[in-house]
Amino acid sequence: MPQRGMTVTEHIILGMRAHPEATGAFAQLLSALVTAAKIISSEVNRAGLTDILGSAGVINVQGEEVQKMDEFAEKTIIRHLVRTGQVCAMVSEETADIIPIPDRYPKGKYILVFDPLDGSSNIDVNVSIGTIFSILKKEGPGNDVTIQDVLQPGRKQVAAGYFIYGSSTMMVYTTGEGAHGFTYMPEAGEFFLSHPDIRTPEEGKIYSVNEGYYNYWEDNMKELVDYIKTPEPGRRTPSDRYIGSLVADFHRNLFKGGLFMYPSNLRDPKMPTGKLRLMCECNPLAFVVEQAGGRATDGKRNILDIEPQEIHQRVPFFIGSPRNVEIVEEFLKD
Ligand code: AHM
Ligand code: MG
Repeated sequence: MPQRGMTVTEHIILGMRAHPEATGAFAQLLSALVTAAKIISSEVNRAGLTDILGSAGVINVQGEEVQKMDEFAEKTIIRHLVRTGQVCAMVSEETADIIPIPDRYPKGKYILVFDPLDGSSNIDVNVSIGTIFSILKKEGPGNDVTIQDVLQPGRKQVAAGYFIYGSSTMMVYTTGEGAHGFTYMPEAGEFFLSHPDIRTPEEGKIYSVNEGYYNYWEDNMKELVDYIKTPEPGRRTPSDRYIGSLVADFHRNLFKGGLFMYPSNLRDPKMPTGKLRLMCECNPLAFVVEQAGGRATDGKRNILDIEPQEIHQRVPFFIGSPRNVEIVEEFLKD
């Protein structure tokens, strides 16, 4: 039984014991990810003190400015993961193509898909940011990876989660046996189980959306948000909470209950299908929320059932408490 206060390493080992066929490969991969996150966390906490702040002056594959901390986080994760010999490829939000494993390292059966530093445009203003990860298993024989090996629906993730660098650093992850939260104690250099078996509320009063785009939305999206905001007898007055950092908005709503939305912005040519990326951002959070009793949809399909067409595909994203997501589906079904 997982016990509050146990370290994340103990938790991973406990999970392994429940699966006698486990070789330890997955545990090794996850530990490397935890190590990378500790380094990123310490760097994020010192960001204001070093000249690492600010833009690296490069535009990434999505046409956005890459921050220096994004690069640092990406490199740190790649460096620690390739060494394990347990991954056969990686996909990062900041890199256009599949990241191959250099020949000098052995290759394993896992594929790591990640957003190194989500919400990074908020670094300069001390807002919580995070690292999002999704772990897939290569299905075909051999260790050479093609794009088809990577384009798996979220339902096939073997694990997923995120690290949030906030007032404390936390890790929330799932392997399909509940969602569990760990809080980092820098003095001990360890994550301790603080939130075992997270359950998201059935319904919440928080809604999180960038309403600045209201005039770009489809009519049914406008009607949905108007409905959420309209006071009705018997319904709780809603609270609008939007940080603009997905991990932070998601994390708050996971515990307090509610709904996060990033819809398609039909009239904005830059993001007609929304901004968030299916594989790096939406799938991992959808897996976590489902394990916590919540749901995620693009308005018509369960996020976890979408067959990705490209690694950086963007989708409309609605995620949160099950009752709140049902309302989204009622409005957006046509
Ligand atoms: P990023 O991964 O480049 O940081 O972009 C994703 C971020 C999310 O964290 C957040 O939900 C969203 O962008 C905010 O976008 P907007 O400013 O359009 O509301
Ligand atoms: Mg992101």
